[in-house]
Amino acid sequence: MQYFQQEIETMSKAEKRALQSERLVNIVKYAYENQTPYRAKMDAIKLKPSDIKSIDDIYKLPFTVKQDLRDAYPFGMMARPKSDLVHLHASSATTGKLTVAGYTQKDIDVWAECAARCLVMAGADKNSVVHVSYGYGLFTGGLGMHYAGEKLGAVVVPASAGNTQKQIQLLVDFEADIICCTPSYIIYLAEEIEKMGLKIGKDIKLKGGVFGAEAWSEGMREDIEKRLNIRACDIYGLSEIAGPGVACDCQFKTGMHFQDDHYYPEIVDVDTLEPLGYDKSGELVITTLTKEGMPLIRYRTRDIASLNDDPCPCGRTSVKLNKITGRSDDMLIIRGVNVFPSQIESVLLKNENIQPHYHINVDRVNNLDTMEIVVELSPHIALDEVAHVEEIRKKLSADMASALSVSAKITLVSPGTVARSEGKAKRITDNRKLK
Ligand code: DLL
Repeated sequence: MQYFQQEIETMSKAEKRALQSERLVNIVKYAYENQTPYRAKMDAIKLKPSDIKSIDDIYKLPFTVKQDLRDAYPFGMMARPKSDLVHLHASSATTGKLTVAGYTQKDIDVWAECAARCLVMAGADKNSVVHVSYGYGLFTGGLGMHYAGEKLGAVVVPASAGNTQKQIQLLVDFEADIICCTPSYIIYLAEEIEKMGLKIGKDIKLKGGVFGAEAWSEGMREDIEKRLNIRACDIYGLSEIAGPGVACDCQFKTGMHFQDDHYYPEIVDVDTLEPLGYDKSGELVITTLTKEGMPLIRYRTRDIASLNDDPCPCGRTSVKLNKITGRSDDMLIIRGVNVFPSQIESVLLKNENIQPHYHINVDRVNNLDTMEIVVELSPHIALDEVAHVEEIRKKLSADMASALSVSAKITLVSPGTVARSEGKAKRITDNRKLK
């Protein structure tokens, strides 16, 4: 069995628990001393860092939510001055304001180590050619897997997202054996590879891949593994905690091994927030045990999943995260990009030619996510003023693409067409079937 850090990955449960306890005690003290929002939260419930004596006390600590990060935008949550940070990453938040995460060099090293463990789980070693098709930028996918490949000593191909024909050319010419991208993109790549008549094993030498940033099913996994003859591993992460590599499947697919020496997972009941045991579905909550730049304590991810502690034949002893089955908020993930309906609404509200009565249709066509925004024209514009309506549509389309970082089809309809609701508006129809 190959490991990146065998001693840690196969450490006994008792040793792990002791390590987690020591780290939790330290991080709570550190957060209290260096992060004003945590000091305020703990003071409010009269909790002192010295009340946290082991990992068993984690339940005493207050939760952190996305709103806390938004309130602290951009640097209020950082535990270190800007001069100590080496990276900023960010993802969308409900109002269009980004949630920002700051990393010190040590944070980047830990992240790279955790993500390198994942590459090894997918079958990589230092002789590998790792092709990274996640986007590079504020999104953590590209750079996270890039650092992981470097940490492993592999050759990294920073292909980034898009330009499929070129990606395939690079896969063939550089003989990549490992690929990192979203599950929907690997299916699209597989289809293009088939269309081009390339031979799996001869022209395309992939052996494995880490696929994440969006939910996917066991059915999709089987399809990917069969089409490309590879090991397809699910990889989980979020920019607030540490991008890709927080958890990942090994070849036995018993659940994603959570890197619980650095990130401590809990599952809580969505309504009562009471901790739930293994194999029970609820909201995933994560505490960073070692982060310096922006530690997060009991961060509510809004992802719905369960944990399992069954032994894994690979010998890794970490707790495992079962597939993410949904979210407890209204965030949509379109081709790997996080989109909140409120971001769409704020673009619509800025345009006087339309009314903010809208409906979002999400689907998956040829394995790629599609999004249509159906929106009503203002009463002073008639649908048969074709040229004018087309001009409005084009402008809206461009504004939307720039605000969301993902394209959407805009369909303009007459006033009164979009169904009104008496209670909570149901604005989204998500037809993607996790087959
Ligand atoms: O998506 C980080 C990442 C990049 C993970 C590449 C894996 C691979 P964010 O943009 O902050 O970060 O989005 C985080 O994406 O809370 C989940 O809802 C969703 N997500 C991430 N990985 C998975 C997965 C990156 N394997 C949000 N399965 C998370 C299901 C996932 N959902």
